[in-house]
Amino acid sequence: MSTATRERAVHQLEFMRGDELQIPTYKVVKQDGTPYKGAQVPDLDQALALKIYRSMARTRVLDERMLAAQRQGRLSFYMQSTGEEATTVGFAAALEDDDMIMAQYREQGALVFRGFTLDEFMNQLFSNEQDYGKGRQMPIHYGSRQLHYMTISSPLATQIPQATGYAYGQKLAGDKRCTVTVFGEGAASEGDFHAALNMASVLKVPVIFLCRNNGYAISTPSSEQFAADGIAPRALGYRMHAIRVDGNDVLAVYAAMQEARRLAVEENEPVLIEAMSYRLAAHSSSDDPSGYRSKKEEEKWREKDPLVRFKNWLLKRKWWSEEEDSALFERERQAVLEALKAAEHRPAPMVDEMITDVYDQPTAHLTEQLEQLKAHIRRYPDAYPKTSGRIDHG
Ligand SMILES: Cc1ncc(C[n+]2csc(CCOP(=O)(O)OP(=O)(O)O)c2C)c(N)n1
Ligand SMILES: [Mg+2]
Repeated sequence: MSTATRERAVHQLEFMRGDELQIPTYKVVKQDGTPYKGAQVPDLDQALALKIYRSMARTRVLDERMLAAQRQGRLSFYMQSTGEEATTVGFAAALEDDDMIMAQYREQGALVFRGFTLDEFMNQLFSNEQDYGKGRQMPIHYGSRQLHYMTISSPLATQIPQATGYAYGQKLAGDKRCTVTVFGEGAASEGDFHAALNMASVLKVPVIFLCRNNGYAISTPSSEQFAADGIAPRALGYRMHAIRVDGNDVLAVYAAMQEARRLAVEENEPVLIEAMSYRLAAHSSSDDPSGYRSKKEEEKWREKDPLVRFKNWLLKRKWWSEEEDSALFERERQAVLEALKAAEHRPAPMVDEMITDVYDQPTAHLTEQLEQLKAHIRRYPDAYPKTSGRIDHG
């Protein structure tokens, strides 16, 4: 019986711990926008480069405005992706539009790149009647069937084995598409991560695992999460291609994802990419990082702003100017505010929608509970304004 191992006999007692493994970090351009010596800048035209930059800018502005809206009490919850825009936009830019994305919750940049509109963001955030999830999820749980973006789910790492399974389906269908699943280094501590990698490697599945190593899982620094050299070496244990990239260098992320996609789709080789970055904002609107990390540490990373780095590259190429930059940010602020104002005044979904879409026919106990709820709302109409308990009073 085969053990699927390759034997090499030795006669000295020696254990291995992987210390000799030191995975390098792939970088293309420096913070000032000049390419590193010997680095090959990926071949992308001005239109794509500007689409990437505008998507990063929109993501930055959306995050700033929506946290402010949360602080004003207009929104219950929000999660910013500040500092990680090069990773979340750069990977999406290297994909085909109908490759599947199964993300964690901090990847709004990919949705922006794919064309999820500000209205679509706002409808989800405000749980109004135009929200695709019909108001049944917390803010930031976006999803879009049209944009091949699986709806976010809160329990960590569930999307990782789902991505392997989905990509296996793509392989069986022969449709030359791949699935990219994105997750934090914290989520990589879940068993689901390991099951997904092993299955992908054994079945040779066109899936790309993109780990955003942003230094923290809420308040736990990565130094307290794992003893090894990050997440990338784990792929080697499953005999899978792996690369570590500078997650603040959008050109490095783009180039790595482009090659990963080729390996996945052309050769059915799954790939793990570890993108090194830093979560500049709080974990969520409910978190305050001042209790577990220093301002000095944050400042150090603020100097590595991925937007500035890419802008510097664009400026050097004369594909962009400071004037265009100021105008872009001003336009984005206006557009976000307008979309916000429109969405917060749209009516809530009807209460009846609460039990649709799960079963073909709602079960008897769900129907009974819904009737009880509606009777309760009719009895106390003042406690349920139009914005929450919308029922047909007829
Ligand atoms: C199974 C599970 N355990 C715990 C949580 C609570 N939780 C939400 S986010 C988070 C940290 C995740 O960190 P990481 O994967 O590094 O992503 P990041 O927030 O840094 O982007 C935790 C522990 C959860 N949502 N699901
Ligand atoms: Mg993290």
